[in-house]
Amino acid sequence: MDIPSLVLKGDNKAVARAITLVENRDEQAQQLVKRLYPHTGHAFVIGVTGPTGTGKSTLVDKMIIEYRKRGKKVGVLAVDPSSPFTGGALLGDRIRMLRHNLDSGVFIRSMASRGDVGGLARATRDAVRIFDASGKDIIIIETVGIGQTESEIIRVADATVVILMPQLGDEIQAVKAGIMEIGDIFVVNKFDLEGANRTFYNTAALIGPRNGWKPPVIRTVAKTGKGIPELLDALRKFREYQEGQPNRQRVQKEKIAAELLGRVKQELTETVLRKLNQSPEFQQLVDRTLAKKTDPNTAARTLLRRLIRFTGE
Ligand SMILES: Nc1nc2c(ncn2[C@@H]2O[C@H](COP(=O)(O)OP(=O)(O)OP(=O)(O)O)[C@@H](O)[C@H]2O)c(=O)[nH]1
Ligand SMILES: [Mg+2]
Repeated sequence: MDIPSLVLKGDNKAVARAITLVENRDEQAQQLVKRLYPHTGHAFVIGVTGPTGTGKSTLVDKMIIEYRKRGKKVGVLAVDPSSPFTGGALLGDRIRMLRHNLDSGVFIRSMASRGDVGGLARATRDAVRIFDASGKDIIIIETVGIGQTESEIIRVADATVVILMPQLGDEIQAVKAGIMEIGDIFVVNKFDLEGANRTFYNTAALIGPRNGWKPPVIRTVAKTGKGIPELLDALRKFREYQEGQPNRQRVQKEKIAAELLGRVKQELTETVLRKLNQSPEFQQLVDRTLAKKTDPNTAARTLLRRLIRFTGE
């Protein structure tokens, strides 16, 4: 049986191979996603993000256990834009995976950047679709941090959970970094630590309703699993809210439109820059700029003019 057929049967080994293909941008990957795409749309995709060390991995682990109790199949993608490509699971994830080793209803996989962050967001989308087609009910995307790339990756999710903790220093930092805008649900984890109540009230005070949804703040102790059922309940409520929105169709259309434009932009930039980089004209302009016969700005504009002519404008 070929990889797509095995993925559709829920074979985790095939899922792993399929994700490697999209990660490597293998020729087969495009055909694979094409085959699987009609079988997607069933899963609920949850993004989990937040500053380093707030307990995301611990929490996701407990979420898996709770979802399994509720009879859901779970796929986890641990995406780390800052770490180099490893060609498979990171050590930590291998250890985590061992805990769920005998359970075919769980699959954990890490993805790392090869210095190509736009590509990482795209690979994340494809990996989500592979999980979805393989019959996972819940897909969790776990990312570190709150930068530009992370928010691009988190946009793939249907719901975003932001994990904070007491003693983070200054919650205002989180506000500045734009983290408060992306959360549909907030978690103050490590509620066993001192200052937890303060963080809870400060966080709640910063969140306002958006389109009739007031993001809740859930208190958890990921180490013990306290608060995890409440988190899953909040996620279910959010899903129901989202599915009941009258503009749902339009939102989904906008998401697809953004994805298509993003993909075209990426391909276009890559193709054009690669060709440009190989062209003698480009090398000449580099030399001329180096020799101060022209300046970088003029040189860039010269190239751009040629490109526009090249694409027929
Ligand atoms: N006291 C306390 N410690 C916790 C809790 N949850 C997690 N931790 C600890 O916090 C540390 C960081 O936990 P991780 O789950 O690795 O945090 P993370 O957010 O995934 O970290 P990065 O992936 O590095 O950003 C570990 O030592 C955990 O054992 C909690 O509820 N209470
Ligand atoms: Mg982690």
